[in-house]
Amino acid sequence: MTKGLFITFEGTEGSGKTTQLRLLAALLNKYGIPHIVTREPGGSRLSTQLRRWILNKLDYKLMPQTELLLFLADRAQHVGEVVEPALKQGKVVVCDRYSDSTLAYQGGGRGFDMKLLKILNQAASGLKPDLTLLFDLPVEAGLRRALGRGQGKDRMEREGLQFHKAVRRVYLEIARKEKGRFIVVNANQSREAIYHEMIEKLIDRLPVAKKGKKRA
Ligand code: Z5A
Repeated sequence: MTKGLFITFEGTEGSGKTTQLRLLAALLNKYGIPHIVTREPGGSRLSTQLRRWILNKLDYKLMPQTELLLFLADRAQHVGEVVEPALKQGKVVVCDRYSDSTLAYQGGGRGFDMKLLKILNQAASGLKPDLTLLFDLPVEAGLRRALGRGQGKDRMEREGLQFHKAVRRVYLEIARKEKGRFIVVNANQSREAIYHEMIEKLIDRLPVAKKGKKRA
C-alpha cells in the first residue's frame, strides 16, 4: 500500500503557523504533489459543529474534561474520515494542529496528567505524524499578533500569560524528546524569513525534493 506523508503544524497562539501552512500548500500545488490541507478542531463534517462548541466566544463555561473529550472526539472522527483515507491514497496531509496540541494545551495549560493524555491520544487515534513543524516564539509576541487580527478572543485566547507560557514549555519539551519527528522553526521573524527557514529545514523530507531532482 502506498503511504502518504503526514505533516502537522503546531505552535502557540499567533505563531503564524497557518500563514506558513498555506505557503507550503502553495509550494506543493506548484510541484503538482497530491495533498490535502486540514485542521483540528474542524477538519471533518462533524467537527465543524464540534468546533463551535469547543471554541465558542460566548460566555459559556465548558468543563476542562468536556473540552478535552471534545478535542479527542473531533480527532477520532477527523482521522478516520479525512486523514487516513488521504494517506492511503499516497497524499501529503498537511494538518493545522493535532495530538501535540492536546499535550501542550490540555497538559501544559489545563494541567491534565501527561501519561493520561498520551493514553487518551492513543485511544482517539494511534496515528502519529511523520513530521511536526513547531513554530516557536515568545508568547507575548504571538498574543500581540493574534490580537492584531481584531476578531475577538476565543476561549483559549482569553487565558492568561502563564497558561500560554506553560503551553510553549510543553511544546519545546516534546520537541526536545522527539528530535526525529520535530522541526523547530524560529517564528519570531518576518513571514518571509520564517518561510525560508521552514523550507530549508523541510525540503529534503518532501516529495518535492525528489520531483525537483528528476526535473533537473
Ligand atoms: N486546541 C487544544 O487546546 N487542544 C487540541 O487538542 C487542539 C487544539 C487540536 C484552535 O484555535 C485552538 O484549539 C487553539 C489550541 C486549541 N487555541 N489556541 N490558542 P484556532 O484553530 O482558532 O487557531 P490557532 O490554531 O490557535 O491559530 P492562531 O494562533 O489563531 O493563528 P496561527 O495559526 O498561529 O497564526 P496565523 O493565523 O498564521 O497568524 C496570526 C496573525 O499574525 C495573523 O494576523 C497573521 O497575518 C499574522 N502573522 C503571521 N505571521 C506573521 C509574522 N511573521 N509577523 C507578523 N505577523 C504575522
